[in-house]
Amino acid sequence: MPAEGESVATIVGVATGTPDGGVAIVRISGPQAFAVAGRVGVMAQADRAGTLVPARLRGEQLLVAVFAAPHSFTGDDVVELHVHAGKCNVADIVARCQMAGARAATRGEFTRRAFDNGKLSLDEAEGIAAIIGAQTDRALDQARRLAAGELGRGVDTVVGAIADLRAEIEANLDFPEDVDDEGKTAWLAEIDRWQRELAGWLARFEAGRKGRERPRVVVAGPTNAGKSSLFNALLGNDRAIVSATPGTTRDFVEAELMVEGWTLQLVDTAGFRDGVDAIEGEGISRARDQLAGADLVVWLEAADAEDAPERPRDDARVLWVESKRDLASRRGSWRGVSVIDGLGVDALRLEIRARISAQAQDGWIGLERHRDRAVETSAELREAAALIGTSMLELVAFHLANAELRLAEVRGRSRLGPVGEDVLARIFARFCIGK
Ligand SMILES: Nc1nc2c(ncn2[C@@H]2O[C@H](COP(=O)(O)OP(=O)(O)OP(=O)(O)O)[C@@H](O)[C@H]2O)c(=O)[nH]1
Ligand SMILES: [Mg+2]
Repeated sequence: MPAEGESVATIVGVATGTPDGGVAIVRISGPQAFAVAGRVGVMAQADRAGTLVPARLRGEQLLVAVFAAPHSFTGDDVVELHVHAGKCNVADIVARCQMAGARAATRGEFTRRAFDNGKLSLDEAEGIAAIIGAQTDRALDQARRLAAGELGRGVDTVVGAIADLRAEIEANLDFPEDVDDEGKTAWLAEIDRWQRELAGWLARFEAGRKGRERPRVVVAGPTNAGKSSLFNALLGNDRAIVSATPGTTRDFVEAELMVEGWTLQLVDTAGFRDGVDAIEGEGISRARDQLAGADLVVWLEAADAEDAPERPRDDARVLWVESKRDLASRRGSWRGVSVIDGLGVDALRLEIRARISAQAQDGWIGLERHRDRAVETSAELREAAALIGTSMLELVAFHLANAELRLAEVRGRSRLGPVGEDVLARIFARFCIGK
């Protein structure tokens, strides 16, 4: 934020994300926003905050939205020009705004203003970036929760509790010998409580990270089990080659599978068997890699075949399925399917979705940066706890203060002020221009 007296630039940028829409929004933000709009010929009335008013700009009809500071996204005076989309038209209007005194906004600069003006915390800004970048429904859900401050509220609670504890300990600094064992035990219990809270977040980080990616569901099993047939049946089209010759699938085949609003990546792999040539061997090795990276494995064996010599470890990631149930039934406890009469295919699709969504619910919405701060906070708390038994209460308070500062960085601001410019610059540079 510029120092007092220093002038804040008025910036202009295209706020709409898709170039193929019918309307584009040119956003002007800063102390001169109304003046700039006036100079390009659009009357912006400060008393019409938040309302859309019809206007004209060199004959073109447009709508103008006016937000007077601090009641705008950025916290500055903001004028939004809703104009006909079209590269040349939009570029021309932006250029006019620049000639009228606005400067072109840099990446994420509008959101950065919002942060500087205290309209948003850093984690909420990261949530907005994540909403824009979300490629799956689950990623979008997490991003929305982040942008709405869910993580931030949890962080505030812990930061506040650590601050209170530190204040209490600092009040005893002059007379450490007055602190009895009972008092120390209570302090330890308090630290332990927040340690466990942080540990809970961290334990669910990986599930959250995976949840933001498109889940990979890998169909695997011995050759000729009917994997490619099942893959096609789940998709509803003949994407993969099916044949009675064992070893048909070599390269793995991927396709998008939509189930009830969820998009999954379905993968068909080469069947496992011994004594194969180099090419099939390579296919099998790739199938193993796919198994290792799977969020869910559909392990398939045919009802008319012996048990596979090698199977994945039985855990929550594996769904055991027997194919060719129209011919026989050998493994009664497994889910059965047949692609000949379609038996069990719809139910399997729903089961896949249920398993994947159950995994996703365990996820923590925190991003890598938030995880790192939580890890550092936890380390500081550990130091503080280890020192409570000693008479060095200053050191305990010191580590608690560090813990507080580390965790507050998630929000982008601690009691000492905003986090470092390098951190802020890195985060806002990830936004697109106009955001
Ligand atoms: N009766 C019956 N035959 C099936 C069924 N599913 C697959 N098959 C047949 O089993 C043979 C092998 O099917 P694929 O889908 O190619 O088997 P795969 O597991 O992909 O085989 P590889 O790619 O060689 O490992 C084909 O002749 C299919 O028609 C089923 O549900 N019932
Ligand atoms: Mg196959």
